[in-house]
Amino acid sequence: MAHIRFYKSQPKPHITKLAELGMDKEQLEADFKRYYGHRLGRDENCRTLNYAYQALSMAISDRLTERWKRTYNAYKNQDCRKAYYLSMEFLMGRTLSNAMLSLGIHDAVDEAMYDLGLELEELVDNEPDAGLGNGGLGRLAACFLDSCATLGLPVNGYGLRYEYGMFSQDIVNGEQIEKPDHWLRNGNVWEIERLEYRQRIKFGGRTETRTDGNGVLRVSWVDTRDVYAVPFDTPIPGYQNGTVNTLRLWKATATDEFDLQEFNAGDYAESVAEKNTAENITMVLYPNDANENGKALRLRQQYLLASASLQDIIETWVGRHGHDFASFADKHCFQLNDTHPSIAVAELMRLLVDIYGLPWDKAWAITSSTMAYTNHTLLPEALERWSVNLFRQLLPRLLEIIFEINARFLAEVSARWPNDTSRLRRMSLIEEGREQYVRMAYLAIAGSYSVNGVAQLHSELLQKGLFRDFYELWPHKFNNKTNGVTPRRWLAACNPNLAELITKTIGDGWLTDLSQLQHLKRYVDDKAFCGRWREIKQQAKQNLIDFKKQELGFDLNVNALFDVQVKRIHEYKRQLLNVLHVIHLYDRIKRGDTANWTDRCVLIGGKAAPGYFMAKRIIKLINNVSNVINNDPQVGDKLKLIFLPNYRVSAMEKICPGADLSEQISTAGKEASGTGNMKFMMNGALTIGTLDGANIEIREEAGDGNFFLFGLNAQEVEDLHHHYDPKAIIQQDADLQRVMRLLECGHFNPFEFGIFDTLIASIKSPHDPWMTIADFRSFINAQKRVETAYRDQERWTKMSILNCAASGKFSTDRTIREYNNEIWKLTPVIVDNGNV
Ligand code: KVW
Repeated sequence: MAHIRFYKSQPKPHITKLAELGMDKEQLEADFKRYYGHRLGRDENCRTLNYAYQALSMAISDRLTERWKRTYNAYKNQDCRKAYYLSMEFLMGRTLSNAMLSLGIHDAVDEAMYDLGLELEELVDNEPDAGLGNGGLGRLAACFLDSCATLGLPVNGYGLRYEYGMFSQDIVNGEQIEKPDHWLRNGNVWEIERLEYRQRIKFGGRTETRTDGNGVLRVSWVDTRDVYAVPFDTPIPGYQNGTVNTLRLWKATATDEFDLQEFNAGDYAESVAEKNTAENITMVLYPNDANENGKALRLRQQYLLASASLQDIIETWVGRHGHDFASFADKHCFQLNDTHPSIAVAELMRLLVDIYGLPWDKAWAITSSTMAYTNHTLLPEALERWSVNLFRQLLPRLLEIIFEINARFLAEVSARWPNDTSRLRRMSLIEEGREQYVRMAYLAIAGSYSVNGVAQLHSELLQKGLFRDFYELWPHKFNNKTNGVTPRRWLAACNPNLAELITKTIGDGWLTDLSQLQHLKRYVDDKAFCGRWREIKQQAKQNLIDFKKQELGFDLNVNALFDVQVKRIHEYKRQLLNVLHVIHLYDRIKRGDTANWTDRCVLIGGKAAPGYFMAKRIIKLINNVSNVINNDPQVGDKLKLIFLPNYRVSAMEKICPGADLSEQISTAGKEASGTGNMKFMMNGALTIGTLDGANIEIREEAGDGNFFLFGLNAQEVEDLHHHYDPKAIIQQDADLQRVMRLLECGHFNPFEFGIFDTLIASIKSPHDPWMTIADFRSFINAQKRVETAYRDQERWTKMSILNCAASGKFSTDRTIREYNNEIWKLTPVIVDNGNV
């Protein structure tokens, strides 16, 4: 790429020196008008909100850019150690309101828009979600970036710029219909394309070995079909601290060779189709959350992310230090978000050995002291394995490197445990059998200096179960980092009324030190404070009702208990258990058992992986049950069941302030952490939950009197598998019998014979891994305790306040501090905050 030339030879071009942009209402308004009128060419006759949203976003983006450059220069000048968060998913959601909050200009912008006759909230709601993730794992990456920037840590994110994000969910006749999410349709104001930093990525071909002048074996990877990865950068602002970090997302494009081939062969159509093969790589996010998927395109995506990111980093290094990698490991750290980017272990070896000529041992020392791996699940079906044959076709050189890593690794194992062949077979990075597979989690562990789980229980189970052999070999690598969520988005921005009350009561220190929420405990007996707390919760519930009113066609009762379960639809998360409870309540109403009744509105939302039959059928069941209940005049306001379509980040921002009860009811030992549970707690919802994932720590913090516990624990689930007999349990429980009878007689599917048979069979099977029936009675009893508590509104409000007050631990600021103190070891960098 050609560089700019200046007519006078100057050390630095002066065209980049800019005056500071004003942060006051007048300046913002002027910039808005200029963008709206000049850049976008609109006037008062323009009828769509979109251009107003864009003009405002451009004005705000400019202010971020100033801080972004200052941050970049501060990192460069200090030559500091940096961490890189490598993730296939960054579920960013919307950017505008977060940007305003970070810059501290929300009120100024609000006033400026008001002057112009615009409603800021409408502009904010116009922004499409950046839905580049499935669920918790992708949103965690986004919350992490927010906390890193807020803590002034030099951490950048690397990911993929999918053209199509998480599909949008329609419900037609009770069933999920997926619609592609072309989120870039109206452009993306927040990103900057950096063509000058594109990288070349190899695929296919073969390897050649020769001996160099010094008698050393050299391997080259030749006859490859290359693509380019082009980076798009998004600013990640810290909270009012002048730091703006970078999220760099790669887009795949064709190389020029495609044009050449087309020219020479004269086969235009074929050649353009080839071009598509290249651009397809980053076309779409795989919509599978915690389900294995062995598709070649997914492996291409993973390699493109790893290779482009590492080449990018090494290019910067070589630009400054030449081929001297002696202190590379002191300055870099790569956090692998699950095994998805773990091919980076082999890719860094390839770059160091093949391209920069380092001896294997030196390269391995660098790799295994810069990589750190986070595991997010114990579910065997979610553990990535790639067929060796597929690997050989697509990435032949990387397969060779993995075999070499494995040979040396197995030598280490057999030195430690001589003659233990079954251990060697268990631990090998290659799974043997009719077909060979690469075990990506083992590659990640072997290549990393840190391996962490995402909640206390999960980390313990990893050490005792899934990674037991590795824990025996390298106990020092293993650690826990309990997840969190960013309190800026998940309290300050999404619940401004509650945030204001908190700030009025204890000051605004909680925004960057969430443990300060504990000072709220002093106010649980303050009548005025409790009254205001309750008012705000009621208002949030009303907002949620108003938001849903149009699509529902009816109002919900604001005094009903709002009982919410929103998350991906998966059998282990047990939306079915929730439905069994709803059917039980319905049954009680129908038989007149309604003494001391608590009105309840059950809200369930979430997407099913398009190929996950059972999950889709669960959605259908929820909608069918909902239809029967909501249209039964005898039920009325006592009970409602609502399916919330197209659950996503921006929906959760409206849902969590209005929730009374948070459903966290997974089979114990299956949910690694959960993070929705933390968002609800922060917004004053109470949790009904099992001893699973971070629920355990939530209960510890809130106190067991402020948490509705039920169900088997992980050990009991494990033990029960040998003699689980759901049919016997049903027989001994009259309520459960009635619920099963309603389901089995087709009460909820009178014109759709048999459609729920597989669901019914799955929970009645002695092999049901999720043990829904086992926890039914205990769940019903816990729900009764919920009702009793809710009927005493004063008691409930106190419990709500105590939950919020105890949620400090679940800020990603705490999580990231732990990552930094124990894994990354970065020094915070103070950036001049300009005129904020
Ligand atoms: C493939 C996942 C997308 C594609 C997980 S486990 C595996 C995946 C796999 C996602 N996601 C979730 O990670 C969250 C963040 O740590 C946890 O809170 C949650 O329990 C876990 O299921």
